[in-house]
Amino acid sequence: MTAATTEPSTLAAGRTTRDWQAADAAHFLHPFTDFKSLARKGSRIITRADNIYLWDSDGARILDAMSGLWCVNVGYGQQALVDAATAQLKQLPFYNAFFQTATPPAIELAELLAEVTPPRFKHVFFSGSGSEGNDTVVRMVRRYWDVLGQPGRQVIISRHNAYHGSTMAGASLGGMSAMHAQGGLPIPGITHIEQPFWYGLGRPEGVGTMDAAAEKASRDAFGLQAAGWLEQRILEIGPEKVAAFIGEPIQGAGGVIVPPDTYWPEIQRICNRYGILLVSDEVICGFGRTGRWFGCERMGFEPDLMTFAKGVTSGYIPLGGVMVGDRVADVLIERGGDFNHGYTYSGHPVAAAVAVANIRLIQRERLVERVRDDTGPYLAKLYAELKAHPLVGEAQTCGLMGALQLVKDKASGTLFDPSLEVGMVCRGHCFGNGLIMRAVGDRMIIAPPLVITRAQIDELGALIRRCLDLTTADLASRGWL
Ligand code: PXG
Repeated sequence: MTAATTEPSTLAAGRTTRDWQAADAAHFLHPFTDFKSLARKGSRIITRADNIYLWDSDGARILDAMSGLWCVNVGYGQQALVDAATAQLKQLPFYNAFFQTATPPAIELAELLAEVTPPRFKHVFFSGSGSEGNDTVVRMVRRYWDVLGQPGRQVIISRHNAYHGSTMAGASLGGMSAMHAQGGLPIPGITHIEQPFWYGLGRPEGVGTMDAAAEKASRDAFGLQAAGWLEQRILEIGPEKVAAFIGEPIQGAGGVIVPPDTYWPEIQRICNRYGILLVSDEVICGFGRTGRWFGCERMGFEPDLMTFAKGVTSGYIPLGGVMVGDRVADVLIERGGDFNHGYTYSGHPVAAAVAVANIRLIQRERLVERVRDDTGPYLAKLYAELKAHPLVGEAQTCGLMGALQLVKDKASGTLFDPSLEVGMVCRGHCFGNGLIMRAVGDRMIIAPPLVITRAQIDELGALIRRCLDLTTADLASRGWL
């Protein structure tokens, strides 16, 4: 069968929304989903996209403020990426990088990644996804200490409410308790400290709003305290047993938690003090999301390794990997011998060709600079206004990521009973009004494509306001306010 038409409201192969939902329910087990309840409800079928908009199988247009799943940085419908994939599929759809071979696109991408990352990153190890990239991180940091004759350094410290993927190692590094509760995780040698979440953990009790200077002082003090938890844990374990610390510059799936300015520089100081490797998980923050090429550059720290995925190809095709800084690369290359690790699709030529086209497009369109100087500050201004909404306790942005913390009482900062799932109520109104904004608990989060314009940010702002108002009315009618 061939695709019948490109009309948004008509489906390929002539199937109706109901047909797709029935087949989906019968055969497709979706990630992170209650299979039975989705089968009853029916999936929303997305059939087409362009720029920052999606269309569903009923022809409804949706503003995709999540860039797919934090990945479509250059927006949908970029012909340069399509052309790169098509040409490479014709030229050489696959060859591996295992047996002393390489393909031109993978080499070109490695070279280009060395150009756009900070200068100490000259080498890359490719994977197929962010989760696999973090599996590579675990193997690599432990191997590094083995080669240096310190095999006792095995422990990797991460954080509660971190997300590092869904493989055994990725989910173990992550700090999601619901994930650890299934399948005997975390694997040995991984431990978690508390997250740098000021509104939830650092704010003075019962105080919902503070003047700007007092809030800044409180945040900065909390940032040092939260980083201090790393030092405490290192000393509890014994520095000679600790291999690495891993963190997302800004926690994404955890709810766009922008740490205080003091946090990362202090984390860096502590890692340096004990000689511990510092790993930045850039799967969400990388490739322009924060208004710098990488989130660590925005947050002011210098990691030894960086995991990436998502934005490297703008999600047009799967690809991930680990940027390996000189400190680790020198040891593994000069003294390491065989590194017994890799994936069939490490350096996949089609994925690499798309990544090269994607990075060249980001450079050509100056998207990182646009986020830093124009759309990022413009979104920050919108969020400063949204903070005045009665339902919003905290409004944070960094580059083109944003979070709104919904609260029951703004003055005291009282949160809703989590069992009410107020975030899901708000998400329902967003869906119903043509906006994809995600709920993480009662934090409403966005990460729109980096091509979004000021006019489109105005459109986004109007949609968010409407959905917050609808949510407020809905909650009031349920007696929850
Ligand atoms: N690290 C980070 C920081 C991520 O955000 C991964 C690793 C794993 O990447 P892969 O490609 O293996 O999925 C991610 C992925 C959500 C959500 O609900 C976030 C991700 C994936 C799925 C859902 O926000 N991030």
